[in-house]
Amino acid sequence: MPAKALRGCALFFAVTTFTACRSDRPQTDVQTSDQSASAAPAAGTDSGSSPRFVHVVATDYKLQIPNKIPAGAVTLHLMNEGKQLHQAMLARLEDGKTMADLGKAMNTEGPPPSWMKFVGGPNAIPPGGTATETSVLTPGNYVAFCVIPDPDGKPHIAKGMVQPFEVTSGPEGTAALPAADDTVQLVEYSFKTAHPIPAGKRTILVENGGKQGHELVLLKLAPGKSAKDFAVWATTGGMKGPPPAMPMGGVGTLSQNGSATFTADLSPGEYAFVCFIPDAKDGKMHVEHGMVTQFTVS
Ligand SMILES: [Cu+2]
Repeated sequence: MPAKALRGCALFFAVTTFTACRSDRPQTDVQTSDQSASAAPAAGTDSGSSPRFVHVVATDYKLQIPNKIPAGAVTLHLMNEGKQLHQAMLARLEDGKTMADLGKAMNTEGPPPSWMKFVGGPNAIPPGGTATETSVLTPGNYVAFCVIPDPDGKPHIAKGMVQPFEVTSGPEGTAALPAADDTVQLVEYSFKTAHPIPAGKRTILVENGGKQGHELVLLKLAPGKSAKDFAVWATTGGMKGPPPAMPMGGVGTLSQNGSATFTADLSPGEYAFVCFIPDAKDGKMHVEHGMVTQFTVS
């Protein structure tokens, strides 16, 4: 497969029209009467010791997320009610930056701005799918967004799939990620695991020990297919025919030293971890730099 075949999908910050993200765009179409996350800890656990639970709904092409979430560990449960693959990546806009600044930044090619700190979020799931991910959020301005390309090649963020929200200080919740069964380290350009991941419901800690931002997409591979087959299908292949793999969530882009957990219910089979983030130096997706690991769950 020629390397350039995948380059066209490195659209993360190469989007030339990003009007959907202007701050004057009305946001009311996705608001409901209760848009604040519950301050109560998740039911059935010690008060204050478990992450807050927040529902996020993806449709074609909107993300619904509460517009205020109290700081601390937050478990995001993403439900895909659309007809396309979706994710809900999270980024903190630092230095007082807003959606308007993000819109301007998106009109320029190149790596994401330094004031954009990527803190994970539930990664790609198919229509009807769900994904669960936990990040620790500090107070500030955030966006949730989806950069998965549509069959027409445009990333969903360019179709309006970006939603601002605020992380507020207090009431105090836990600031600890859930205990994990396994740990995966992200580096340039690989996924490092200490031991094989067994079947069952697993909570996996993902840590970015690299210098660049990285994501973890969990794929369950169809028989005889590879993660690269999926990459081609999702990009230059225009998503035609049966997908060579089923995305099962994971963790959206983490900036350097970032960490988050996700849960996955793994039945025996062939899986892959893969990172599709464009490289800071050459713009090629990290999968093209070898950032893909295939493994067997038994
Ligand atoms: Cu990467």
